[in-house]
Amino acid sequence: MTKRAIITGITGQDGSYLAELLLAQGYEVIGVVRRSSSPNLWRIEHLLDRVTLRPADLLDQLSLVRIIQDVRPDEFYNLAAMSFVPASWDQPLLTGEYNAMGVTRMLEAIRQVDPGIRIYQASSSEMYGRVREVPQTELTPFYPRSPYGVSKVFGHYITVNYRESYGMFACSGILFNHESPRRGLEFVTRKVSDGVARIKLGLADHLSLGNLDAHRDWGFAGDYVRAMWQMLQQEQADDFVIATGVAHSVRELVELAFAHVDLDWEEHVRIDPKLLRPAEVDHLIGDAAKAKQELGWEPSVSFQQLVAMMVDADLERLSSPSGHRAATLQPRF
Ligand code: NAP
Ligand code: F7E
Repeated sequence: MTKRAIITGITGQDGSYLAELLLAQGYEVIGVVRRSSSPNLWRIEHLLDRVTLRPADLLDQLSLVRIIQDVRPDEFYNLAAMSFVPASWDQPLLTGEYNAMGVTRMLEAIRQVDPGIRIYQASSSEMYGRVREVPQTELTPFYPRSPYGVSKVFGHYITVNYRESYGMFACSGILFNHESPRRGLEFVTRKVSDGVARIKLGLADHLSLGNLDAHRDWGFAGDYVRAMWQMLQQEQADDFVIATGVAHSVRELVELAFAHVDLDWEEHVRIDPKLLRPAEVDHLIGDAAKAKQELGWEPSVSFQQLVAMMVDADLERLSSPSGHRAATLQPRF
């Protein structure tokens, strides 16, 4: 029988890759979208004839209950969130409403309608913050460093709590940074790939960045959504770290991206103190041994391949007349 899955956050980076994966597995995919005054469907444009979009919002309990009642999914992937860390200092309460209370609303809606639905919650390596252990595993204590990180710790533990209190099949994936050509322009990898492409094409002459010393464990989003699906196919619900096990600095990212188009980064990068964060997460590196052993999950794209893929995609997009116009309409951070 055809399986049905609901994805919240289907218009986001991960939602678009997960929708592709589930469609390829023969699922019926229902995506949750919140109302907006203009369309925001560029990441799933190529899927629109194969997915069903339904309005609902993590802020609105009734809308969640209604969609679960109507769809009766086998699996529910909660990817919706306020996901940009700096914005969480500007809007800490809204961040908590989406990422902490929103998860509780989702879990409670599922518990009321059908507690047998399998649930994936999008947790984050930002929960480790000022790290207590290197590398980080499922057992490493959390020390979040932003309202975003704090809200994700709540979302993580409320998911664990619904599993332990009610026996629900609820998994929390602790995913380290994952990127792609569909990454939002405000995140550092995409900001760099977009900036490098603009400079190479003569559309800009410099790129402003913040802390070049931060280290992240960066992987490819297409690999990471496979782990989400694999978690929900297990016999027992559990939590898994998903990471490559290799960390690089923002400086290394910049060097590599500029070198890919034969440019010297030091001639084009400016440091803007306004882009430094009130509290930084200095160094993240994950240990995905449990996911490798129990899910058979492995990343397939190296950091070097990822950076090349992103720079090439932005060069191609900005070289086309429509891509250039669309790019000038994007907010710059
Ligand atoms: P993203 O591109 O920012 O997408 C976020 C999605 O959430 C968008 O579809 C957005 O809709 C939706 N959304 C936000 N608030 C909502 C609300 N109140 N109701 C319904 N939908 C709402 O994020 P992503 O990179 O795909 O990440 C997916 C999830 O994984 C997020 O929960 C993120 O925090 C988490 N995560 C990401 C990473 C990473 O490296 N990418 C790592 C660990 C965890 P609009 O299009 O309408 O804005
Ligand atoms: O920053 C430094 C910045 O915004 C990475 C989200 O998906 O992954 C993401 O959170 C690093 C930080 O991602 C700029 O200070 C320097 O140390 O790309 P980012 P993030 O904060 O790690 C986690 C796992 C999530 O869960 C989140 O949802 O890069 N950095 N200069 C900069 N960062 C940005 N954005 N812009 C700069 O100009």
